[in-house]
Amino acid sequence: MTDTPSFDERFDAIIVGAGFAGMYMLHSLRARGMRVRVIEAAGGVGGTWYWNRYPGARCDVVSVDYSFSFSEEIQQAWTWTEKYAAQPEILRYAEFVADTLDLRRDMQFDTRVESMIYDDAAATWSVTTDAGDHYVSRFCIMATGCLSIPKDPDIPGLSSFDGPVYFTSRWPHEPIAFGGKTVGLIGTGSSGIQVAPEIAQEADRLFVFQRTPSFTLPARNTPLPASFVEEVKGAYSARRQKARRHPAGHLRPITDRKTFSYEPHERRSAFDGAWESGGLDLFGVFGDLVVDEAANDEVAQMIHRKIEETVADPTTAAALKPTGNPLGGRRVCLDTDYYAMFNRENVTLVDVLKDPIETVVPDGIRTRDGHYKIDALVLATGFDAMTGALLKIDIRGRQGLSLRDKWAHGPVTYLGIAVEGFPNLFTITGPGSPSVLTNVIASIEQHVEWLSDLIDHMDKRALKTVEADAQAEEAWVRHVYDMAAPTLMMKANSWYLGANVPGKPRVFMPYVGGLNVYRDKAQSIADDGYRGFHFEGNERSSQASAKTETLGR
Ligand code: N01
Repeated sequence: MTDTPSFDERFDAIIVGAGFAGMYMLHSLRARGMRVRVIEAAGGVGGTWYWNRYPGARCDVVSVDYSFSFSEEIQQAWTWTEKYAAQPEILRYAEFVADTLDLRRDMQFDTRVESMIYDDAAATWSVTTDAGDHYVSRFCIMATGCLSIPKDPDIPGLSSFDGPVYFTSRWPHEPIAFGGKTVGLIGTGSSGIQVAPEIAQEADRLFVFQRTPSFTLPARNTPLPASFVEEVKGAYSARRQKARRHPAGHLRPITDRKTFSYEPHERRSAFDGAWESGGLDLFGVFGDLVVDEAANDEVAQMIHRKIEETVADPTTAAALKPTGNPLGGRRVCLDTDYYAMFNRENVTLVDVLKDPIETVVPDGIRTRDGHYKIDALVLATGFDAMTGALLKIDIRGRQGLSLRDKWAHGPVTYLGIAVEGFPNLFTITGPGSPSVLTNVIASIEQHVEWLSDLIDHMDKRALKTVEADAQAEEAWVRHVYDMAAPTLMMKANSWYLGANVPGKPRVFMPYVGGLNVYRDKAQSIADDGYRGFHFEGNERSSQASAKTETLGR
């Protein structure tokens, strides 16, 4: 960690966030001779994997693909041990990358950016932090993550609870002893579904308070055989090339085959096969699940059947069956023994759709019909996704235009990377880009490399600022909507649509067209001289300007 300077400093670029996006962006800009500072609220690198350290936290993209491809040295030196890596291993990987590339010397931890104000005359950004820093930078790059700001859980009486309250998204660093305790868990999305079986093994009793049942598929995680890892490493670059051309940015199975092109018995056996092989293989068998309602419904029914077969108590099984939201409309979860967990004597599902939570009380949770005494409360209540971290900062662009005002009716961006009125400010995996619908590390790499090329383009031509054009931005927002509109994803109450946060504008935020399609579009825009962006000139290159104007260090 670098010392916090007591004087103003100038940088070529300030990057907000030291997760995978901030790490690679720093490395890439530093390689260009730029003076860069990363500002990070956490005490270390890793972003989401720093914070979400709850037991059971595990990635749903296979480990050998959920990793940086830009460095042959790193991908050869690091060895993944499980098909789906658990949080501690991913965090160790992030730390390994930071060590290997010596990233920490340009990172300032335990510091939150509070405001970023554009100075029209100087064409620079003024950045202030909660540590009292005031920095000036030519570029600001928001590597703030799509799922980094916990949603306000909005549960009455929460502060009256006498016991400890743990958020999965802000899990303590020291182990929590649940032995002998009665635990209440609120939230049954990906995080709740992963943490519940772990708590159930340790606690005396676990009450799972479920409002909306999620679709979850068995992950079927396994240790990776050394021979497999060797094989991957032997042909890593070819594997990465394939991933780059894949809509999801990793080699998960996909297909064009339509559900009803199978005979009924074939559909069932194909489904059973995908269920047994685990992970997201289902989407590699039925290619039309997010567009064909009848296909979606049929596969949803097959999942319902699996729930009935697994969960012994019929009332619990019925409550666990997702209805109302199409399969894939909300993020599909991957689990380890989630449904089977409900056969344990110490686990009870509380269906709060039928029996709503009225209030948290000092000794537990009171629902309309019951009173559940608990010793500890775990909240897996989700995030203010995709826009939360950006709007938490007071960002003001040209002529004081506030990002909060500009996005009052939902986020508008060009390519999910730039916003009209906010020159030289970029959003890595921002709303309007494929981001959360892909292997996010692949999306991060594409954005970092595209942005680095843009900065090279500017420096070669002595261009001072770049800004998205209003028409290009408007056309992109329309395109993002047009791609999502025919899908069933528009019919679900999901965080993709902002539906989980009361009052949040209902706008479908990620780009559903696929990372490969998006990559080609972004490249053609670059090849066209950055069509849809405009530049303003400068006498000097960015590197030269910051080097001569640096005040401190
Ligand atoms: O959050 P969520 P998450 N009273 O928003 C419930 C990624 N991720 O942290 O739907 C009662 O999905 C809420 O109920 P409802 C992944 O992209 C990935 O689990 O609003 N319940 C819901 O059940 C994922 O999609 C991995 O009715 C309340 C839950 O809380 C994203 O992160 C692992 C409530 C929130 O579910 C977010 O997942 C973990 C209230 N007042 C996360 N407020 C992997 O890679 C909220 N809820 C595998």
